Amino acid sequence: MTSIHKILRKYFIMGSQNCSMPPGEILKEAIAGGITAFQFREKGLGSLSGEAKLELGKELRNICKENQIPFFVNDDIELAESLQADGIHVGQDDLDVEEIRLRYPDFILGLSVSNSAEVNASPLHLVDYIGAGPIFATTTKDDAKQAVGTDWIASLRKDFPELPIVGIGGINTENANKVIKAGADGVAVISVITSAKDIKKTVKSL
Ligand code: 3NM
Repeated sequence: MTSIHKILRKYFIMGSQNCSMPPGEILKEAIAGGITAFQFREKGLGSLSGEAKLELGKELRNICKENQIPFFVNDDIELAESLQADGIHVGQDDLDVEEIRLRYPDFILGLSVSNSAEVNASPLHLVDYIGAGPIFATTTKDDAKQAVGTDWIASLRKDFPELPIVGIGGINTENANKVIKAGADGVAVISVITSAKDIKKTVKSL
């Protein structure tokens, strides 16, 4: 197993819009519980922009650095660059994968895919992993596409035996194992952690 497969195992995603307590505290608890990567995704209703986004990004980046947790930025290449992120994650309608790969060869690059048409149209040879989902129904992302189920993970794994895959969308402590059993390298989650009463315990049981 290469290190990217390991990084994807418990991939925590968060922005201030997902948090009802200070984001830095949530991240520290999640790290104590055993997350293997973090993505700063400041997006959607109530999210920060400009200087406030940058400041929060710096704080979360530092927490990850102190704890040797790989730090990703969602869909903001300037921010990823100024925070010296380990990687960037983009969606289908976001930044151009080919351009990012050309300009930032060292970033770990992740791409979201939600169906086979998107997979077929994507330059998979240029990305380091794909985020496949939503696997289950989710209310966290306003514009999430139709839930694809774990069968789709199984078919992706069959078609792309070596491709690092992280499942996303509606994943919780009850269903995470199904996603892994279907062939994903890991699970990417937001609300199961940000809304957990006991974050550490929740991450452990994922
Ligand atoms: N991307 P939760 S679903 C950020 O399908 C995101 O690409 C998705 O949040 C996709 O773990 C999603 O709370 C939200 O369901 C995941």
